[in-house]
Amino acid sequence: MTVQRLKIEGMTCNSCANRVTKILKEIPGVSDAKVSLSDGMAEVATTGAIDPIVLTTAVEKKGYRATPAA
Ligand SMILES: [Cu+2]
Repeated sequence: MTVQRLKIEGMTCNSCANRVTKILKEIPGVSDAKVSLSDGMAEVATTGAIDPIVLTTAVEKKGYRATPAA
């Protein structure tokens, strides 16, 4: 299992955070996702190696900004 961190911009309330969590969890290969509204960060657990672009693109399609974070 691998964990990737993403910076998420554009979330303004808990339903945004829940939406982003759902978007990430629906991506094939993602086993878990935790999104923090206050930090503007997401932690994504994957079963194998997933290109971060796959994660950020899925989030951006729904109107949020996502960038890989260290
Ligand atoms: Cu919201």
